[in-house]
Amino acid sequence: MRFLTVRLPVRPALLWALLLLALWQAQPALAHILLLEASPAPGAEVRGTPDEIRLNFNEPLRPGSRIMLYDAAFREVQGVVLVTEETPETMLVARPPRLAPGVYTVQWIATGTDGHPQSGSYNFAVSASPRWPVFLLLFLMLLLVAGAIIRHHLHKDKK
Ligand SMILES: [Cu+2]
Repeated sequence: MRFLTVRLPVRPALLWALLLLALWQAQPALAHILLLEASPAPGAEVRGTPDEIRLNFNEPLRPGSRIMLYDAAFREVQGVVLVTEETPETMLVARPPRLAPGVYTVQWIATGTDGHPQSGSYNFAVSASPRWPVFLLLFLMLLLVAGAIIRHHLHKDKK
């Protein structure tokens, strides 16, 4: 009569490795700072210069965190001003100068509570600003001219 020998399919060392891996994966949020959302959004096309570049992170930022902007030729755009007044502590906000239509790269460097500076980048595009104010102006001028002509004719009829 033969006994059935039950053997563990997995060796203990492998079990330990899996357990350690599981523990490592389950480690709480001692992780680096994370970018949660951005405006303009990555890949967005904005009409005209955006008022602000706003980056929202998952934790408060430390001083030294900043935003840099590069044009399509990767030249740094000068005159990008970091807005610190009334900015939530998890946000990086910068005001760009007037931007010509084109593709821009936002690069950020952010230090969170663990003190490790992280960085990242993304693109957005600026298209020509809307033309409707010009059309509105032309339309108003047309109205004025039409009004003047009508008034002129009414005046003539009365004579
Ligand atoms: Cu870190």
